[in-house]
Amino acid sequence: MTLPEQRRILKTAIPGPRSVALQEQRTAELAGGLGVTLPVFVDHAGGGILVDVDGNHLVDLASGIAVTSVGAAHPEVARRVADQVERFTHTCFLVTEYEGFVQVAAALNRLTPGDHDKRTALFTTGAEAVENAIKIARTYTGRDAVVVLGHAYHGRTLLTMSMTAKNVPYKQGFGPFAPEIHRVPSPYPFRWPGGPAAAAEEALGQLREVITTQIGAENVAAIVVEPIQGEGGFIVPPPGYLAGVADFAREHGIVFVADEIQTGLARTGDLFACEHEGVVPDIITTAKALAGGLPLSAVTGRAEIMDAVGAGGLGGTYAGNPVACAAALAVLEVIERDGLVERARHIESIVRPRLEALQAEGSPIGEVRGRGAMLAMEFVRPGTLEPAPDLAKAVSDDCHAQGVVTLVCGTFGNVIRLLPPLVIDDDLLEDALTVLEQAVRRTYA
Ligand code: PLZ
Repeated sequence: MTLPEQRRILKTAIPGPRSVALQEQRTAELAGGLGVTLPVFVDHAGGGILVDVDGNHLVDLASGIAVTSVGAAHPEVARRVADQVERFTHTCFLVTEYEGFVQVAAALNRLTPGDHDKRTALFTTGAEAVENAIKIARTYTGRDAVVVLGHAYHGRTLLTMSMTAKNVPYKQGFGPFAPEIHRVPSPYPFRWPGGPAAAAEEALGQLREVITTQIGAENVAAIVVEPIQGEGGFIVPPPGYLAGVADFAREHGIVFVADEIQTGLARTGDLFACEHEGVVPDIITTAKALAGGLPLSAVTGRAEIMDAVGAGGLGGTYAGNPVACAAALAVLEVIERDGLVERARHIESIVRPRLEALQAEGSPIGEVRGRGAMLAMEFVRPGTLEPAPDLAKAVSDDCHAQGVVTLVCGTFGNVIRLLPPLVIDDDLLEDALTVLEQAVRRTYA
């Protein structure tokens, strides 16, 4: 299939009549707990465009939450997937093996930070990767406790939901939660009481104190950190924080796990977000962008840690499915061949100045932050830190009505995040930013 025309085209109101009809059916058939950002049904997609069932061309600033970095129908991914589907769809890697699994593992061992000896295990979802990272760290250390940050998001399964910080909608009513999860403050520079310059040192002090006085460092299996907090609001830790956590972990025999499920694989303008700070995690979890939309996740780490679990201790029927592996091999090739790390930096060079100019106009944007093609703006009541989720929602709704797919995130629901496919055309991106600027101006001008 050829790429849809890379231009925003509105043929109907958004959502259009066919989407509205399908939405009625959805409401009648689906569990109410499944939410939706924009009730539009997609017919086909590619590059920076989603074409809906009414023929509207929407600009994609979401990538299905940082998944379709190479676009939602990259020809190389489509070709390799089609070829694999014709050869075989499944064997269960625990029953009989196939080469794609080993090749994806080898690629991740090569591409992840650090030149130490590494091993990889593949799974299906991001949450599963995080769960397995914990299983591995617990076995390796013989310890139980897991330390996570405020504003963290690690998934929706029992263990990862327990590790996730935000109550509504992720946890409310779903307890009791998994034990031995301990939370330390996130060094959220914009909201740090002592100011952004003090955030790294003070947050590290609190982490050390909580771990030493409340848990006991000798009881901690893993510290799990998103190198940029995603769902929590695109919170970039202050310089030195990640390295400080890694040092503390090393000093105490704690496994330092970087959850790069949202940040990884070129999104932030480096292959992994940890690299911006030269930090080498013991274990790194990836998913999302790894297989261009097919469900695949991975745990990659130091060989001696990864090999702690005995044969049979890790797995899953669909873990490292061959079709998903074929997609991942295409994605990893495209990232390297088409220079998507540089593309992410180029996207930042277009988006950041426009968002910063918008902030400087006196708009209700308290902060513009992020890295690469993972940028966001936090909305507040002007001159205060009081979150303004109503403004974020109004701006996002306005963008949706104009055919630009934006996402809201953040513990306070007041952050608009931009996650365009890394292959988006410059003109299309500029057009979407103009829509976004107009939407922000409508909230205050
Ligand atoms: N770790 C850092 O961002 C998934 C959540 C969408 P799964 N983020 C999108 C939703 O509301 O369910 C995520 C993440 C980080 C883990 C996960 C979990 O990945 O593939 O959704 O399980």
